[in-house]
Amino acid sequence: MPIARPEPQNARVIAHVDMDCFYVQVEQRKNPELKGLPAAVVQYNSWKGGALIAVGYEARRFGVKRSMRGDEAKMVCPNIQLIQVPVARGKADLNMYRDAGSEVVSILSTKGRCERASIDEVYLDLTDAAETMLSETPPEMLDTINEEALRSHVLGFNVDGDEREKNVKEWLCRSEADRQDKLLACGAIIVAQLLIEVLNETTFTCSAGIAHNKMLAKLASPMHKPAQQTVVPSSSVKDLLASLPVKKMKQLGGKLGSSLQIDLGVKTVGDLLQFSQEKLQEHYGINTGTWLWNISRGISGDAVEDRLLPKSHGCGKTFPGPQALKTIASVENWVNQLCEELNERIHSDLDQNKRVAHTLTLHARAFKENDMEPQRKFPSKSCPLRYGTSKLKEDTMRLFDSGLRDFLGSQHIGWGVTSLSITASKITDVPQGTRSILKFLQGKDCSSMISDDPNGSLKQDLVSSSAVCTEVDLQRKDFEMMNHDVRPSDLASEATRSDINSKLLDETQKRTITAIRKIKDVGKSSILKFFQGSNSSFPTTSQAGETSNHDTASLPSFSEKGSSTEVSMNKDDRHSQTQNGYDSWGFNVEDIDPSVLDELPIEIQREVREWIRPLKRTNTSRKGSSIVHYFSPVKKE
Ligand code: TTP
Repeated sequence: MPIARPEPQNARVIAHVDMDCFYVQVEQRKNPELKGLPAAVVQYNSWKGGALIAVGYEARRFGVKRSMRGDEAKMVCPNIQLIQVPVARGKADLNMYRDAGSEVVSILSTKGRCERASIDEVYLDLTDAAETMLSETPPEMLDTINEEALRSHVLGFNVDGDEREKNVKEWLCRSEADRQDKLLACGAIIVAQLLIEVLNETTFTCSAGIAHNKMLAKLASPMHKPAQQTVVPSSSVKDLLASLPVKKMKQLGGKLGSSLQIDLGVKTVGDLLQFSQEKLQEHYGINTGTWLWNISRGISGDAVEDRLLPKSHGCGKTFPGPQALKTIASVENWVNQLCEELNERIHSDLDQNKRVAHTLTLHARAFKENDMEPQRKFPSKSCPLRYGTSKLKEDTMRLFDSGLRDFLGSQHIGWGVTSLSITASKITDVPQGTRSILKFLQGKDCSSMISDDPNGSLKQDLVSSSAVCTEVDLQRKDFEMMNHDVRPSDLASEATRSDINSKLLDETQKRTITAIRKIKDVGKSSILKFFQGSNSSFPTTSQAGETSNHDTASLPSFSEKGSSTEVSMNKDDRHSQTQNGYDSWGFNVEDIDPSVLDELPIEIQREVREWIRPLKRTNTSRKGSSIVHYFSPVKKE
């Protein structure tokens, strides 16, 4: 349900930038011969010429629409160039488009807070930039205003005809305008400049909406496509919303919009104005009622989030008609493909952006043969995300099994799956301590160790350390499978897993202290010497007082089995380690010689100190997870 957020007191300048016929532009840049020709990008499935997923503006002039298939498009536009979307693993590979979107985002984000809303959409908060411009070089003081800004459309300001640019210039430079409009004028000039930069650097054109909030900016950006921008002064908002069908408004496309139409007879957003706030609250609750009251007046306090990267990673595949998957083996086959892709993407996010995903969700659409209840949906299911293709596959299949059981209930009948998708969400930055270690290792020329490590075990370890946090977080919620009803039997293994994890944290903390104590025994200078001198290798303590260097492939602390997530599934392994003596272990924080910490690199010192401090108060596990992995497990020869 939408949440009502009041607008801040001071006027903001928000832009919504949407790239034009995006996939087509990316393909045209790749193959410049296609520039200026009617073109469309089609899905990999070639049935009836493939489904159109993006249509260039030249083709639109012939009446080609996204809802058409390639054959149909050829009928209305015989010269249309149909470009196959790249394919990998039997499905569309969108990486080229994602990367192209990132290029644009990196240019747009130079002027203000930037939120990447989708593969080709961005919100910008340009308030600061507009205020600076207004105080230092207001539009009326500019010698020239860029052409792009002069081509703006200003809602409520009729500027058609030959004098158009002259009139727009007048609007942008009005010295008698109120401060809000002046800020919008500055915003329009700034956005126009950004769009020119995007064009010059990427060859892509975009359209934009410039308003005082996200909602209005988003409504305005598609109004004058392609390659034009639309400004929404406050005085134009009432007219804009008066005729806007409710279903066109973000968050009113579904049930809420239908209820407004059916229950209140509301057709346009403007129709909502006739209802008092109390009346709307009576119908839809305090929050949604207030939100409806606000949006009908163009009020929306949603902030532009500081986010250049996607909120989640998803990949899916549809199986229409006869392609429906009807056996577990065929589902498993596609789950494998999807998991391979998802694994690649979350790893590249980790490598490039140091971000880790915490939740795995499976969505599916399915039908039952001879079903009496055709409306019944296949329930979506989520669980904590574990890195590695095989783990993703295992977990996704468990989610599928659980969903299928719920979907079928007690019926023993045939079924078919018409779409499958998996999403990695709840993405956060790798915890600071872990990042510092990663940075430290890279800085110490150990970076090759990360990429060369044949098992990716170091990376796995870094991920695992944050996965520990995830699992601890989840433990607080009794490790329920989020969103959805899961049978107790499904939860059993999860509960065991979290239980083991919490024990593991205690043990690994202990082992860290052991490691530090042993390092102390070895001699103070050894740590620094080791880090400075020995490239790509780590000491492991075979016996107290001795260290030995192991190459990365055999790093005990980063072995997959030693990682928390894996350990959680390998109770027996843990047990054998316990028998090797880790259990019979006690420590006293005061035993640690502080001078030993002084010998550690500064990043690690800070982390260990942070970790030890809370340890004295409470046995906090979160802080220690990363450093714990750095040292543990200490292997006995
Ligand atoms: P849109 O921004 O919806 O459309 P567009 O950029 O192609 O055209 P416009 O100028 O009207 O904004 O979608 C962005 C890209 O997302 C689009 O180029 C192709 C892809 N896409 C799909 O793959 N499937 C879909 O159903 C839609 C709507 C988009």
